[in-house]
Amino acid sequence: MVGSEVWVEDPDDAWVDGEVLEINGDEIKVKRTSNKTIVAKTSSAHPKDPEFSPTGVDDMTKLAYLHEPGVLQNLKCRYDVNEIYTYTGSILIAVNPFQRLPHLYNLQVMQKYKGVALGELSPHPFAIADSAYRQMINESISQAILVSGESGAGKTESTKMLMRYLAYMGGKVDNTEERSVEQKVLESNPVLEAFGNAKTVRNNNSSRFGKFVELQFDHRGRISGAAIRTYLLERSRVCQVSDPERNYHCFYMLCAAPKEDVDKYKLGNPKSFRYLNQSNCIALDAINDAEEYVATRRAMGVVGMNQEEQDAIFRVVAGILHLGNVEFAKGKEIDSSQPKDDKSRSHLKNAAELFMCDEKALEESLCKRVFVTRDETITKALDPDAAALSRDALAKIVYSKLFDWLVEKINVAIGQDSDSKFLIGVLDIYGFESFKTNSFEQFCINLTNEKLQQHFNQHVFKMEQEEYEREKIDWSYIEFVDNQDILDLIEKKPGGIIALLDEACMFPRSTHETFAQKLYQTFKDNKRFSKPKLSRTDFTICHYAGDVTYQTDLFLDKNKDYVVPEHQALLAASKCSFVSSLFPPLPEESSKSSKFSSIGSAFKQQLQSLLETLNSTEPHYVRCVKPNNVLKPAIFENNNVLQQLRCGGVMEAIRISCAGFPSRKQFHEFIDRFAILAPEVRSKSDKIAACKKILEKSNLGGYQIGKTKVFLRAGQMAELDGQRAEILGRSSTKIQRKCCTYM
Ligand code: AOV
Ligand code: MG
Repeated sequence: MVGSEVWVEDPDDAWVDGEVLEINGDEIKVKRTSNKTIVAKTSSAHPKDPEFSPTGVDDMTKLAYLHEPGVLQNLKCRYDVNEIYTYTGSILIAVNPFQRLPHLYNLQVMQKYKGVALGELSPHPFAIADSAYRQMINESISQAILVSGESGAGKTESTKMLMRYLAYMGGKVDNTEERSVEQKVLESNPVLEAFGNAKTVRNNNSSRFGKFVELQFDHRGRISGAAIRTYLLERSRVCQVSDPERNYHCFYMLCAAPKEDVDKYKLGNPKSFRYLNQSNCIALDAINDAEEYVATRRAMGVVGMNQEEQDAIFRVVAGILHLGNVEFAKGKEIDSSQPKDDKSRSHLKNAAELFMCDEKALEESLCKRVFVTRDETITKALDPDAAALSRDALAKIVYSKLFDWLVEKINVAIGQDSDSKFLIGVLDIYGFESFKTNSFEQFCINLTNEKLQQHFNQHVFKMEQEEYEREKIDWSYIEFVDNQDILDLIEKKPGGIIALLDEACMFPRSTHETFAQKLYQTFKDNKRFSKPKLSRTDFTICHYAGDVTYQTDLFLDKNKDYVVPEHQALLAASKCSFVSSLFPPLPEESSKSSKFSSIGSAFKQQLQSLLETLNSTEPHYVRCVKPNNVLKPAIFENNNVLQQLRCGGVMEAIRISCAGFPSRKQFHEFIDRFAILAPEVRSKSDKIAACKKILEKSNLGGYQIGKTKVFLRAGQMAELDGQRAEILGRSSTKIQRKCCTYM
């Protein structure tokens, strides 16, 4: 209507508002507040809420008009006043403030949220954690909190907040010397971050692994144990860092350690190590590596690592740095190699000393390969390039074993409670990734996101629909995208991409070219798969969150979880029991060099078991949003945020929760609570009639009565509660009337 306020689409800002000047068929002319007029498609225009409060609403389902621009405007104006949290029903949306807001997270705030129903106080991760904790106690069901969002969106920070709150609720009040389980759980964070986080272009403290922390509780609701599971640490970073990123934090911390430690490990300026100086970024703003070193060692102590173990761990870290500085030149024989010069020799010597292994054996394991055929053993020299690859492979395998050891050690120190009645799991895992070039890591990360998206879909959508069906209520189905077809494409056995990749890895003659050809042949008619026109070896998957093109070049290599037998033998013989324990003897058959174990398949299995755990819990969701790519406060980029809300399924969830019936109550519960609105129903034995009467008298419409429950539209519960409170003579709660326009 001419004169009304509307939102129209805009290429730069996603949505802009203004007053309608003219409507000409499918075109609409709109005057912006800046007096500029723009013309847009009528079909894309949405009404703007004339009574929208400048500070927004704390739950999207309370919006008068629930459409994309409304959702975006609400998040933005809340963000402008540092209200970074907003609900969508029971989902928490967290927009990264990129500034410390300590008043939001102190002890008083935790106390305030304790035992208070979700939605009564302002949206907060503590409220989500409290709701999970109370459901666990009251209903004896295990819970899970799934935190998702793209890199730098705030997953890890939110996860730490959730864990702190759960530790506060489930902590023991004893004053014994022994560190409590919850203290150890909390202190595991800085240890894992030191060894598993790094600065990337997207986040100065990016987690390069996924994490599921399972807190176990006893029958009194006290934390009695915990298990940390980690997923797919990025190994390539150990020897390959692109500017302006950094390697794992622990390397820089160690170089900044007190002098006696630096001397002990023969370290010095981080710029002198190739694994660090490939990037120009060495120091980080606002991070003091020397202080972090001290803090990390303290935390390692809390999680049960003694001085001797800590010393061995840092010796290995230093050994890796020295190893990285060993360069190779041509050796005396054809196609052989040897350390390039005295400098390389001295680093090799240092590495051998730090790993406590034989120097000569270390050199041989880098420069030679032993091949076992049926009748003889052949030693073959490696050329300088191959020796350098061998060196990097050694660095990567040692680091990844070290990381696994840390996780295992922490789990042992915290202790598992096998009698635990229920658990609360908190999942902090990489979000959907789509870069200019995408490799095997992105492939695995995006598989994770497809699985979690399906879980989310199933929970939010399927459960909802199934309940409506069970209750035989009139419900026009809302379509939602099921991504089972993408999961089949990737992980079906046999015939999925992972299965084909494993096959390729087992054939000695396969290359990424033959692998790509096989994919093109197999999936030529698959709607979710395509071959980019100008490429010979790339493939594109049409993911739920958009198309991603993967470069197959390193897929085969990266899928092989393979320890070079020479490296295995070398380190297994280390005089340092810590180092040798990282390389226990392999079972006979798997030590044969032809045998490979697949990282892709192992990861798929890990995900499967994670999903099984999640399926046995009541899930809660925190969706983190990164408001800008410059990592600065007070900048809110509409298009960027919108894309994330779409990828995370937030838009779909809002749509369903608004279109459906977010509040429901069993007949007897409903009558108990609201009979006061129609006292005559107390004498009625017909429950359905009683519920109908109450609803009639309350003047509501649009609700549904199922077989066992009353289903209310968004906002109606609040209205009924308000009427009840009025009659009870209490001050009436604020009633939020709402109407929904479907997106
Ligand atoms: P991520 O876990 O989602 O990224 P983080 O949790 O590491 O992201 O957050 C990135 C940075 O944003 C942090 O280092 C903080 O500086 C800032 N930040 C996030 N949340 C808050 C908050 N609630 N209050 C203050 N600052 C915050 V990655 O691990 O890269 O996917 O792999
Ligand atoms: Mg993180």
